[in-house]
Amino acid sequence: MLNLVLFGPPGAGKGTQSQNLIEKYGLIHLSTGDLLRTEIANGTQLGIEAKKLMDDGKLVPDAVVIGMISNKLDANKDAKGFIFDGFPRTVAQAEALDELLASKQSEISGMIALEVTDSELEQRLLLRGKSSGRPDDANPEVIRKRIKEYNDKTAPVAGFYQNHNKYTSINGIGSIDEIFGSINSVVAGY
Ligand code: B4P
Repeated sequence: MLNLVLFGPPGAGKGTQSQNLIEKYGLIHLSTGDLLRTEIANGTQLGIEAKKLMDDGKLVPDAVVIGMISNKLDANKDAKGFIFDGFPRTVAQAEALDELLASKQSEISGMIALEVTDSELEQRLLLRGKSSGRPDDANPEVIRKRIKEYNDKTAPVAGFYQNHNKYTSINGIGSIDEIFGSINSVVAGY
């Protein structure tokens, strides 16, 4: 099974590159951001609570996202593998993911981290905010909060995978095709 974690700060291109990976490798895409936005669109209690946090650039509680991922793994028992996009975002989520996969006799193949400067992230998200309708993309203050939340809570997840010799970082600035080429070179080594 090929199980990839795509990692990087908000706007690094995780969602964009996931689309390329789905086509090439036939993996199931699990984006916690997309799953949360679906809950919001459906007006569920989970969505109402998540929206307040997301609109303020904060992370949603670990138990909520771990539960969503667990359900999706159970619902896709015959998958060739998964792309985890935007998950895990805390060390507690990384530990929970290892346990969930181990209970299915599986494991993470590797984490690929997209390196992008803060100024580029801000530009990309503001540009997307003009058309996406995402409240968390429209406001420079919220974008800076998301980047701070990433540095405080999510960046340590890289160390978790480094300790397990499952971490590779690549340059996330360049054309989408160039970056996809770098990702493919890493995946070829798994
Ligand atoms: P996410 O939905 O995961 O979104 P993201 O980090 O903003 O974006 P991503 O890196 O996927 O960027 P994309 O490819 O779209 O998270 C949103 C919120 O949900 C979080 O803030 C949090 O509140 C909550 N959440 C999600 N998961 C959670 C978890 N596990 N735990 C707790 N809370 C969670 O690219 C961005 C833009 O850049 C696009 O417009 C794209 O076209 C452009 N772009 C991409 N590649 C480019 C390139 N090479 N050059 C130029 N532009 C590029």
